[in-house]
Amino acid sequence: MQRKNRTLSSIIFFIKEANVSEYFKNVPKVKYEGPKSKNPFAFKFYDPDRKVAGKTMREQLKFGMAWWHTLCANGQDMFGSPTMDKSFGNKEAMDLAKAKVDAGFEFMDKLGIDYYCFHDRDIAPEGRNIDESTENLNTIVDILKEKQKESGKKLLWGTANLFNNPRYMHGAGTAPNADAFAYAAAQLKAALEATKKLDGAGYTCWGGREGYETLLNTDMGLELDNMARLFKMLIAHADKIGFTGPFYIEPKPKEPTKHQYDFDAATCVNFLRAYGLMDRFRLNIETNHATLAGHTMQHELRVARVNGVFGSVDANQGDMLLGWDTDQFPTDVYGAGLAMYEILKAGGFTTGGLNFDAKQRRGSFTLDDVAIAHIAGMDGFALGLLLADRMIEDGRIDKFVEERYASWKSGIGKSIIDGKESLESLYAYVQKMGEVTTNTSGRQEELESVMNQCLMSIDF
Ligand code: XLS
Ligand code: NI
Ligand code: NI
Repeated sequence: MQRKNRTLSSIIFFIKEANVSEYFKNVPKVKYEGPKSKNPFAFKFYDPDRKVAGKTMREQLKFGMAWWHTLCANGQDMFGSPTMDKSFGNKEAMDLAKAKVDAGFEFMDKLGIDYYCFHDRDIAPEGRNIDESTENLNTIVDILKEKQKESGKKLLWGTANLFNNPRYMHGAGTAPNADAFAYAAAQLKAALEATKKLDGAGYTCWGGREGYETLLNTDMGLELDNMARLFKMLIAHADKIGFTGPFYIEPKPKEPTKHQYDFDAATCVNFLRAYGLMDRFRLNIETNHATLAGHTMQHELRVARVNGVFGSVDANQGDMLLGWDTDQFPTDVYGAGLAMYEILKAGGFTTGGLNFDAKQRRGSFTLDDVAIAHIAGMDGFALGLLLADRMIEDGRIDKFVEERYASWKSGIGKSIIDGKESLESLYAYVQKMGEVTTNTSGRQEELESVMNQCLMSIDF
């Protein structure tokens, strides 16, 4: 009897094992081996359990995998066909969607990535009508839910793809055609419910085609009002189904439209304030979008921070010489350092994290490259975190800034801040003072050098 049982359980085990295919076959469980390691499948700087600024690196960095790039992007560009095979052995759309779930969770497990993000249409194919699309989505959401339970992986945020289908050719929330708006609302309902079912920590609204190609055919005022109307419906539905996580707007200045309404962080903050949406929305800042807008990532994060809407990050980088969203993996240590500096100053991530909205180059076409690219990005941000922590610990930068503004702590500065002064009183003050003799050096070069020194004195 006992023998029989054992045979039966080993057969069941065998069947179970045989059902689970391994997709990233050459990728082992990636471990920290330190800066001297030459193993492409090892972390050189990301040491998940190392404590930095009071938390482990894993807790500070909260890496996320972007379903659309990691599991869907196939290297296709405007001039050429796919170079990467992301079929995971399947042809039929729903089978492929299911295989991607296995591939995605295998990948996160091997890389030690705790979070993921998706668009509704990345995880499940669009059907022939809204109900069929929602049904496809829900089928995959149920499988994801199980996988999350088994693995402990979490959904950082969900979103709806409101830009790919031709119905959204003129926009979704800002479409000139009310039917397209209605369709977007229907799709949003299902995507928000999917996010809620998966306990998503947040929900992102990237303005896919919310913008214009020419003002000659555009009613900008109505389009912006409508965008806010859609967001208010989103909040109302969140309240109804009990989704409490923040919504994120993700600024981007252009692409696909010539002018995106969510141009940059400041434009988004203005929109949120104008329409009374500040309390439910924060920003999801993406490095490549910042640089497309002519800003640094640090600038965008600073704008979000000082306005109290810092939320999450799409971690990637652009190419200095290219004017579009190349979504490269973030290997620039300076950029990551200044981003992490702002993030630490904002108190670190709460609901947000570092979502790798990034893809390997078209020529890096193997599944091994997918892993190697993530390792490079994780190491890049680990160095960034270590650099930011050194800069804060070192204290010279903070001290310098504090001293630079010391005149606001007492005397006339304090009096202005306390609201005691007017143009008239300051006129009188200047009559007495004569010329300004209190300017001091901004010391930019010295501070840049302090940053280099911090970088070169990280201990491993
Ligand atoms: C595109 C955006 C997009 C959002 C999610 O440029 O970065 O990928 O992050 O819709
Ligand atoms: Ni993004
Ligand atoms: Ni982007």
